[in-house]
Amino acid sequence: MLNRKVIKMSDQSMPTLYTFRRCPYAMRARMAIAASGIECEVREILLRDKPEEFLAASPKGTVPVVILRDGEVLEQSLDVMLWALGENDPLDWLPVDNNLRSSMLSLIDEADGDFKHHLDHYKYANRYGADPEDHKDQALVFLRKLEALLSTNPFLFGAKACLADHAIFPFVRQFANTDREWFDGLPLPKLHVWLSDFLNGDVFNSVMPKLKPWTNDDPVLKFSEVYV
Ligand SMILES: N[C@@H](CCC(=O)N[C@@H](CS)C(=O)NCC(=O)O)C(=O)O
Repeated sequence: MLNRKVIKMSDQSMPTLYTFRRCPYAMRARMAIAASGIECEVREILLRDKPEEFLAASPKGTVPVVILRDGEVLEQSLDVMLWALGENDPLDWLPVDNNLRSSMLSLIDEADGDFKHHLDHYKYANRYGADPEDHKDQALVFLRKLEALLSTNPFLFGAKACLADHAIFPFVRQFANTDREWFDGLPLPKLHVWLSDFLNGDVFNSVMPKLKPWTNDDPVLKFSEVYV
């Protein structure tokens, strides 16, 4: 059970989150919303059968998407994290120090850029006509960087898990799951502990229940009711 408060919004409506359980971008958004305690309506979707309401809000068609109460649409997972934690950050995931915040954002950028590129070309090598071994090796450069950070602190930027850990962890999980046995044999001891702590932790597990895909005659499903 996550230790958090649910914020009561001043009006009746609440933000709407479109999500897909297995998407790592959606996972990071759900973890930040869970940490913030913001209440919102949850709509689980299928990527192969996207509801028209979702596409009307965000024609680019990727999850996560959050529609705020004033109608603003957040279409990037990092924006969802920063919005949620900007509203309420009881677990102190966002650093107050600007330099630290920039370092975190730049590591997340590397994860979303180079690392994700090599992860996709390793995991879906056939789809890209790529050499999986080559991309696996290149992805390891980033993982070694994480290992070095984790050798000085238990988490990427200190003694506590923060924005960067939660933003990056779902992609390391995806990389690890591509060939778990090989991954488990890698000499990255700190990274193994870090990953396993997240996999077994409350924050991640609270946002992983299986939900039925949303249809527009469903009653409102509240975040705090499904992700506990
Ligand atoms: N840059 C976006 C990427 C989101 C993304 O690519 N999500 C994938 C699922 S993991 C998606 O929705 N793909 C659309 C599709 O497969 O149709 C973000 O950070 O939110």
